[in-house]
Amino acid sequence: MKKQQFNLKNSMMRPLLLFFIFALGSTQQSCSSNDEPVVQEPVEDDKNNNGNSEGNNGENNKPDEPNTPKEPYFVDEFETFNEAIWTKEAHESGWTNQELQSYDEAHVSIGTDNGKSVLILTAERQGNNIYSGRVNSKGKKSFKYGRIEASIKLPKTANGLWPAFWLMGDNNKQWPACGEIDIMEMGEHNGIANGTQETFVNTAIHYGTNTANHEQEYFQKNFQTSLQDGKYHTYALDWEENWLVVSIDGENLYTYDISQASGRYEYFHDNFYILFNLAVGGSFTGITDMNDITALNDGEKVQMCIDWVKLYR
Ligand SMILES: [Ca+2]
Repeated sequence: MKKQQFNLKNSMMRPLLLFFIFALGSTQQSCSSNDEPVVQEPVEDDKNNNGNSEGNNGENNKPDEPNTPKEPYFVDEFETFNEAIWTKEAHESGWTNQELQSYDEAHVSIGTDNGKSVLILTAERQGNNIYSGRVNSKGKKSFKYGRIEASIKLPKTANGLWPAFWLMGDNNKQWPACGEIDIMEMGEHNGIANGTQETFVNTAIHYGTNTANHEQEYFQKNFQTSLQDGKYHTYALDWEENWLVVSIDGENLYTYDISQASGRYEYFHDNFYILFNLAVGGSFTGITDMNDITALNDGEKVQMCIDWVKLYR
Protein backbone atom coordinates (compact mmCIF):
# COMPACT_ATOMS: atom_id res chain seq x y z
CA MET A 1 0.00 0.00 0.00
CA LYS A 2 1.33 3.33 -0.82
CA LYS A 3 2.62 5.36 2.01
CA GLN A 4 2.68 9.03 1.59
CA GLN A 5 4.67 10.03 4.47
CA PHE A 6 8.00 11.62 4.84
CA ASN A 7 10.93 10.11 6.49
CA LEU A 8 12.08 13.15 8.31
CA LYS A 9 15.67 12.16 8.42
CA ASN A 10 15.87 11.43 4.76
CA SER A 11 13.80 14.36 3.81
CA MET A 12 16.14 16.67 5.58
CA MET A 13 19.17 15.13 4.04
CA ARG A 14 17.87 14.72 0.56
CA PRO A 15 15.07 17.19 0.27
CA LEU A 16 14.64 16.92 -3.43
CA LEU A 17 14.75 13.21 -3.56
CA LEU A 18 12.00 11.91 -1.44
CA PHE A 19 8.65 12.04 -3.05
CA PHE A 20 6.48 9.45 -1.52
CA ILE A 21 6.73 6.08 -0.18
CA PHE A 22 5.57 2.69 -1.18
CA ALA A 23 5.66 0.01 1.31
CA LEU A 24 5.32 -3.58 0.34
CA GLY A 25 3.83 -4.11 3.73
CA SER A 26 0.70 -2.25 4.19
CA THR A 27 -0.89 0.00 6.65
CA GLN A 28 -3.85 -2.21 7.10
CA GLN A 29 -1.97 -5.32 7.73
CA SER A 30 -0.19 -6.93 10.52
CA CYS A 31 2.95 -8.70 9.58
CA SER A 32 1.08 -11.81 8.74
CA SER A 33 0.77 -13.51 5.42
CA ASN A 34 -1.56 -10.75 4.50
CA ASP A 35 1.19 -8.28 4.41
CA GLU A 36 2.74 -7.13 1.33
CA PRO A 37 6.12 -5.89 1.47
CA VAL A 38 5.71 -2.33 1.94
CA VAL A 39 6.66 -0.77 -1.17
CA GLN A 40 8.04 2.50 -0.82
CA GLU A 41 8.80 4.60 -3.55
CA PRO A 42 12.37 4.70 -4.31
CA VAL A 43 13.44 8.08 -4.02
CA GLU A 44 16.92 8.37 -5.03
CA ASP A 45 19.45 7.83 -7.60
CA ASP A 46 22.75 6.32 -6.79
CA LYS A 47 24.64 9.50 -7.24
CA ASN A 48 22.48 11.10 -4.68
CA ASN A 49 23.30 8.57 -2.10
CA ASN A 50 26.97 8.65 -2.38
CA GLY A 51 28.68 10.75 0.16
CA ASN A 52 25.70 10.64 2.39
CA SER A 53 26.97 11.95 5.66
CA GLU A 54 25.01 9.37 7.52
CA GLY A 55 27.37 6.74 6.32
CA ASN A 56 25.11 4.87 3.99
CA ASN A 57 27.22 3.50 1.24
CA GLY A 58 29.67 4.58 3.53
CA GLU A 59 32.69 5.33 5.07
CA ASN A 60 32.68 4.74 8.75
CA ASN A 61 32.58 1.18 9.90
CA LYS A 62 30.53 -0.25 7.17
CA PRO A 63 31.40 -3.75 6.08
CA ASP A 64 33.50 -3.60 2.93
CA GLU A 65 32.24 -6.41 0.83
CA PRO A 66 29.56 -9.01 0.94
CA ASN A 67 30.73 -11.95 2.93
CA THR A 68 32.23 -14.86 1.16
CA PRO A 69 29.74 -17.50 2.12
CA LYS A 70 30.67 -20.59 3.99
CA GLU A 71 28.39 -23.57 3.82
CA PRO A 72 24.75 -22.62 4.04
CA TYR A 73 22.79 -24.05 6.92
CA PHE A 74 19.60 -23.93 4.91
CA VAL A 75 19.07 -24.44 1.19
CA ASP A 76 15.88 -24.78 -0.79
CA GLU A 77 16.62 -25.75 -4.39
CA PHE A 78 12.89 -25.84 -5.13
CA GLU A 79 12.90 -29.41 -6.34
CA THR A 80 9.53 -29.64 -4.65
CA PHE A 81 7.22 -27.12 -3.07
CA ASN A 82 7.98 -27.66 0.59
CA GLU A 83 4.90 -26.72 2.54
CA ALA A 84 6.86 -27.06 5.75
CA ILE A 85 8.75 -23.95 4.63
CA TRP A 86 6.45 -22.01 2.31
CA THR A 87 2.89 -20.82 2.18
CA LYS A 88 1.13 -19.83 -1.04
CA GLU A 89 -0.86 -16.66 -0.50
CA ALA A 90 -4.29 -15.81 -1.83
CA HIS A 91 -5.57 -12.25 -2.07
CA GLU A 92 -8.02 -10.30 -4.13
CA SER A 93 -6.82 -7.65 -6.54
CA GLY A 94 -6.43 -4.24 -4.97
CA TRP A 95 -5.65 -5.90 -1.67
CA THR A 96 -2.67 -3.67 -1.13
CA ASN A 97 -0.60 -1.05 -2.93
CA GLN A 98 -3.36 -0.70 -5.54
CA GLU A 99 -2.01 -3.84 -7.19
CA LEU A 100 -4.01 -5.15 -10.10
CA GLN A 101 -3.38 -8.86 -9.73
CA SER A 102 -5.09 -11.29 -7.45
CA TYR A 103 -2.86 -13.92 -5.89
CA ASP A 104 -3.82 -17.56 -5.87
CA GLU A 105 -2.19 -20.91 -5.35
CA ALA A 106 -2.56 -21.89 -8.99
CA HIS A 107 0.00 -19.30 -10.00
CA VAL A 108 2.74 -20.73 -7.79
CA SER A 109 4.42 -23.87 -9.07
CA ILE A 110 7.59 -25.93 -9.31
CA GLY A 111 8.97 -26.43 -12.80
CA THR A 112 12.10 -26.86 -14.83
CA ASP A 113 13.98 -24.05 -16.49
CA ASN A 114 17.14 -24.82 -18.43
CA GLY A 115 17.66 -27.94 -16.40
CA LYS A 116 17.12 -26.19 -13.10
CA SER A 117 14.29 -27.04 -10.78
CA VAL A 118 12.75 -23.71 -9.88
CA LEU A 119 9.95 -22.03 -8.02
CA ILE A 120 7.79 -20.26 -10.58
CA LEU A 121 5.52 -17.31 -9.93
CA THR A 122 3.34 -16.84 -12.99
CA ALA A 123 1.53 -13.61 -13.80
CA GLU A 124 -1.33 -14.07 -16.24
CA ARG A 125 -3.96 -11.85 -17.76
CA GLN A 126 -7.32 -13.31 -18.72
CA GLY A 127 -9.60 -10.59 -19.99
CA ASN A 128 -10.07 -8.14 -17.20
CA ASN A 129 -8.52 -10.39 -14.60
CA ILE A 130 -4.87 -10.61 -13.72
CA TYR A 131 -3.52 -13.41 -11.56
CA SER A 132 -0.11 -13.97 -10.03
CA GLY A 133 1.80 -15.77 -7.30
CA ARG A 134 3.24 -14.94 -3.94
CA VAL A 135 4.85 -17.09 -1.25
CA ASN A 136 6.09 -16.47 2.27
CA SER A 137 7.80 -18.47 5.01
CA LYS A 138 6.11 -16.83 7.99
CA GLY A 139 6.04 -19.04 11.05
CA LYS A 140 7.92 -21.74 9.16
CA LYS A 141 11.38 -20.47 8.23
CA SER A 142 12.59 -17.33 9.91
CA PHE A 143 16.07 -16.21 10.72
CA LYS A 144 18.10 -13.50 12.37
CA TYR A 145 21.52 -12.32 11.22
CA GLY A 146 23.81 -13.94 8.72
CA ARG A 147 23.33 -13.98 4.99
CA ILE A 148 20.37 -14.74 2.79
CA GLU A 149 20.74 -15.05 -0.94
CA ALA A 150 18.46 -16.12 -3.74
CA SER A 151 19.07 -16.84 -7.41
CA ILE A 152 16.27 -15.26 -9.40
CA LYS A 153 15.40 -14.85 -13.06
CA LEU A 154 13.16 -11.88 -13.58
CA PRO A 155 10.77 -11.22 -16.43
CA LYS A 156 10.96 -7.98 -18.35
CA THR A 157 8.95 -5.61 -16.21
CA ALA A 158 8.19 -2.97 -18.86
CA ASN A 159 5.61 -1.82 -18.24
CA GLY A 160 3.84 -2.75 -15.09
CA LEU A 161 5.42 -5.83 -13.50
CA TRP A 162 6.74 -5.52 -10.00
CA PRO A 163 8.78 -8.48 -8.72
CA ALA A 164 10.11 -8.48 -5.18
CA PHE A 165 12.35 -10.48 -2.85
CA TRP A 166 11.93 -9.25 0.71
CA LEU A 167 11.65 -9.95 4.42
CA MET A 168 9.23 -9.11 7.19
CA GLY A 169 9.59 -9.42 10.95
CA ASP A 170 8.14 -12.76 12.04
CA ASN A 171 6.37 -11.37 15.05
CA ASN A 172 2.91 -10.26 15.96
CA LYS A 173 3.56 -6.57 15.68
CA GLN A 174 1.61 -4.48 13.24
CA TRP A 175 3.35 -3.11 10.21
CA PRO A 176 5.65 -1.21 10.19
CA ALA A 177 6.60 -1.98 13.80
CA CYS A 178 7.39 -5.54 12.71
CA GLY A 179 10.17 -4.27 10.44
CA GLU A 180 10.52 -4.82 6.71
CA ILE A 181 13.59 -5.31 4.54
CA ASP A 182 13.08 -5.12 0.79
CA ILE A 183 16.16 -6.74 -0.70
CA MET A 184 15.13 -6.32 -4.32
CA GLU A 185 12.27 -4.72 -6.20
CA MET A 186 12.07 -3.77 -9.86
CA GLY A 187 9.52 -2.00 -12.03
CA GLU A 188 9.30 1.27 -10.16
CA HIS A 189 7.77 4.20 -12.00
CA ASN A 190 10.94 6.26 -12.29
CA GLY A 191 12.48 3.41 -14.23
CA ILE A 192 9.43 3.43 -16.44
CA ALA A 193 9.72 7.18 -16.95
CA ASN A 194 13.39 6.91 -17.76
CA GLY A 195 13.16 3.83 -19.93
CA THR A 196 15.60 1.99 -17.67
CA GLN A 197 13.47 -0.75 -16.24
CA GLU A 198 15.89 -3.54 -17.05
CA THR A 199 18.52 -2.02 -14.79
CA PHE A 200 16.56 0.08 -12.33
CA VAL A 201 16.56 -1.71 -9.00
CA ASN A 202 15.35 -0.70 -5.56
CA THR A 203 16.00 -1.69 -1.98
CA ALA A 204 14.35 -0.32 1.16
CA ILE A 205 13.72 -0.75 4.85
CA HIS A 206 10.50 0.19 6.61
CA TYR A 207 9.90 0.61 10.30
CA GLY A 208 8.23 2.79 12.92
CA THR A 209 5.92 2.47 15.86
CA ASN A 210 2.76 2.51 13.75
CA THR A 211 1.53 3.50 10.32
CA ALA A 212 1.27 7.15 11.26
CA ASN A 213 4.92 7.06 12.23
CA HIS A 214 6.13 5.00 9.33
CA GLU A 215 9.73 5.61 8.45
CA GLN A 216 11.80 4.24 5.66
CA GLU A 217 15.10 4.42 3.93
CA TYR A 218 15.00 3.81 0.24
CA PHE A 219 17.72 3.40 -2.34
CA GLN A 220 17.48 2.95 -6.06
CA LYS A 221 19.95 2.92 -8.88
CA ASN A 222 20.57 1.67 -12.36
CA PHE A 223 22.61 -1.51 -12.09
CA GLN A 224 25.44 -1.67 -14.61
CA THR A 225 23.90 -4.51 -16.56
CA SER A 226 20.39 -5.72 -17.27
CA LEU A 227 18.79 -7.71 -14.48
CA GLN A 228 16.06 -8.77 -16.91
CA ASP A 229 18.35 -10.48 -19.41
CA GLY A 230 16.87 -13.95 -19.17
CA LYS A 231 19.60 -15.03 -16.74
CA TYR A 232 19.66 -15.79 -13.06
CA HIS A 233 21.13 -13.17 -10.76
CA THR A 234 22.01 -13.49 -7.10
CA TYR A 235 20.39 -11.06 -4.69
CA ALA A 236 21.74 -11.10 -1.16
CA LEU A 237 21.49 -9.50 2.24
CA ASP A 238 24.25 -9.65 4.82
CA TRP A 239 22.80 -8.88 8.22
CA GLU A 240 24.80 -8.20 11.30
CA GLU A 241 24.12 -6.29 14.46
CA ASN A 242 24.89 -2.85 13.08
CA TRP A 243 24.43 -3.19 9.35
CA LEU A 244 22.28 -4.51 6.55
CA VAL A 245 24.24 -4.86 3.33
CA VAL A 246 22.34 -5.52 0.10
CA SER A 247 24.27 -6.88 -2.84
CA ILE A 248 23.61 -8.11 -6.37
CA ASP A 249 25.88 -10.66 -8.02
CA GLY A 250 28.46 -10.04 -5.31
CA GLU A 251 28.52 -6.30 -5.69
CA ASN A 252 27.42 -4.11 -2.80
CA LEU A 253 24.38 -2.08 -3.66
CA TYR A 254 23.58 -0.33 -0.42
CA THR A 255 24.23 -0.45 3.32
CA TYR A 256 21.71 0.41 6.02
CA ASP A 257 22.79 1.47 9.49
CA ILE A 258 20.71 -0.40 12.08
CA SER A 259 22.97 0.28 15.03
CA GLN A 260 21.74 1.61 18.34
CA ALA A 261 22.84 5.04 17.18
CA SER A 262 20.61 4.80 14.12
CA GLY A 263 17.49 5.06 16.24
CA ARG A 264 15.90 2.05 14.56
CA TYR A 265 17.81 -0.78 16.13
CA GLU A 266 14.72 -2.32 17.68
CA TYR A 267 13.07 -2.97 14.34
CA PHE A 268 15.80 -5.05 12.79
CA HIS A 269 16.86 -7.42 15.50
CA ASP A 270 14.10 -9.95 15.42
CA ASN A 271 13.51 -13.06 13.35
CA PHE A 272 12.44 -12.26 9.81
CA TYR A 273 10.66 -14.42 7.26
CA ILE A 274 11.08 -14.54 3.48
CA LEU A 275 8.75 -13.45 0.68
CA PHE A 276 8.82 -13.68 -3.09
CA ASN A 277 6.09 -12.18 -5.23
CA LEU A 278 5.35 -10.92 -8.71
CA ALA A 279 2.91 -8.03 -8.50
CA VAL A 280 1.27 -6.35 -11.48
CA GLY A 281 0.59 -2.65 -11.47
CA GLY A 282 0.02 -0.65 -8.33
CA SER A 283 1.48 2.36 -6.66
CA PHE A 284 5.11 1.37 -7.04
CA THR A 285 4.74 1.16 -10.79
CA GLY A 286 2.42 4.14 -11.02
CA ILE A 287 0.06 2.04 -13.16
CA THR A 288 -3.42 1.37 -11.89
CA ASP A 289 -5.23 0.77 -15.19
CA MET A 290 -4.64 -2.73 -16.50
CA ASN A 291 -4.82 -1.51 -20.06
CA ASP A 292 -1.59 0.35 -19.37
CA ILE A 293 0.20 -2.88 -18.42
CA THR A 294 2.25 -3.47 -21.54
CA ALA A 295 4.28 -6.31 -20.00
CA LEU A 296 1.27 -8.59 -19.83
CA ASN A 297 -1.24 -8.54 -22.62
CA ASP A 298 -4.52 -10.38 -22.55
CA GLY A 299 -3.90 -14.11 -22.79
CA GLU A 300 -0.21 -13.81 -21.92
CA LYS A 301 1.74 -15.34 -19.07
CA VAL A 302 5.08 -14.21 -17.68
CA GLN A 303 7.21 -15.81 -15.02
CA MET A 304 9.56 -14.99 -12.17
CA CYS A 305 11.75 -18.02 -11.44
CA ILE A 306 13.67 -18.67 -8.23
CA ASP A 307 16.34 -21.36 -8.57
CA TRP A 308 17.30 -21.47 -4.90
CA VAL A 309 17.40 -19.59 -1.63
CA LYS A 310 20.15 -20.10 0.93
CA LEU A 311 20.84 -19.01 4.50
CA TYR A 312 24.28 -18.71 6.06
CA ARG A 313 25.35 -17.91 9.56
CA1 LIG B 1 16.84 -25.13 -8.07
